[in-house]
This record gives sequence, C-alpha cells and structure tokens, in this order.
Amino acid sequence: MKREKDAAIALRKPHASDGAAVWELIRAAGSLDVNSAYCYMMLCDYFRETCVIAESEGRIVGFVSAFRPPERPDDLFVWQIAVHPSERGKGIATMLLEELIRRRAGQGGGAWCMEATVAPSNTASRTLFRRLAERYGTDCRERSGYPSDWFPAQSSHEEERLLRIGPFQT
Ligand code: 9YT
Repeated sequence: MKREKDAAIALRKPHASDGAAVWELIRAAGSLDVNSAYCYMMLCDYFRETCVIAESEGRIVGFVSAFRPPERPDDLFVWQIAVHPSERGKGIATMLLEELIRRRAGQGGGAWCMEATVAPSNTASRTLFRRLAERYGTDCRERSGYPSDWFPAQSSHEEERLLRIGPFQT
C-alpha cells in the first residue's frame, strides 16, 4: 500500500553532470559493481536516451543504465539498475524499467527483447525482471552468461546469469 508521506518520484533523462551522484548511488546500493565516476558520466551523456534517473525531492534515488547492443540494435541491454536503500519497496525499479519500455515503444520497429545479467545472489533483480515479464505477458528466460572464472581471480566475482525478457511489441 502506498504510504501517504512518500514524496513523488520523478523520472527523467540524465545529464553528464549527474555522473558523480549516480556513482554515489551505485556505491550506496551495495550489490552492484562500482564502475568509475567517468563511466557514469559517459553513460549519462552519450547514452542518455537509454538511461533513466529517478528523483525524490530533487535527490537522485534510482538509476538504470541501458544501451542498444550495436549488433542487435532492436534489443535493449540493461546494464545496472539501482535504488537507494532508503527508497526501497516503493516500486522505483519497476518504474525505471517501465520508463525504458515506454521510450523504446515510442521508437517503433516491431518486436524487441530486454537483456540483463544478474548474479545468482541478486534475488531482488531476478524477481524484478520475472515480475516485469509476467506483467507484460511475455517470457523471462535465463541462461549462463559470464562464468565466475572469467573474472579476475582476486575479484572473486560471482557468475553473471543472462536474463532475456520478451518479446515486447512496439
Ligand atoms: C541488472 C543489473 O543491475 N545487473 C548488474 C550487473 C553487474 N553485476 C553490475 O554491473 O553490477
């Protein structure tokens, strides 16, 4: 049930100058690979059409980065989705993905799929994508993505399972 005191969530495209705040958000989110601040600046600048910022009272509380894979430009690869720990349970991650779907739908071009990789321990993301597929009446298939032994030994990184959600119709 929606809590009355919750401030409204506003969704928008990012600007390069949001990169540092996005970097802070990714660090706070806890379960994601923290890339460089420069990386987030570039995403916010060169990929702003496929990235979404969620704001509450002017504060960045959610972010999704995505891009169209150059060899399969109809599809959308969702790189990272993050919600600040203080803002969880409000459906912000779903709002971010639905905004991506809305934008993609506005671009036409027929059926397309969303892909993402998720570590086995990231049950929140896995549930998020599975529920999204259910709501849109489409599939969420999972297969091996990047095995843990492809990551540097000293990083002890979990495997990343590949989720493919779709097709979505534009
Ligand atoms: C959808 C999502 O957030 N995937 C995370 C992929 C990877 N573990 C990363 O970049 O943090």
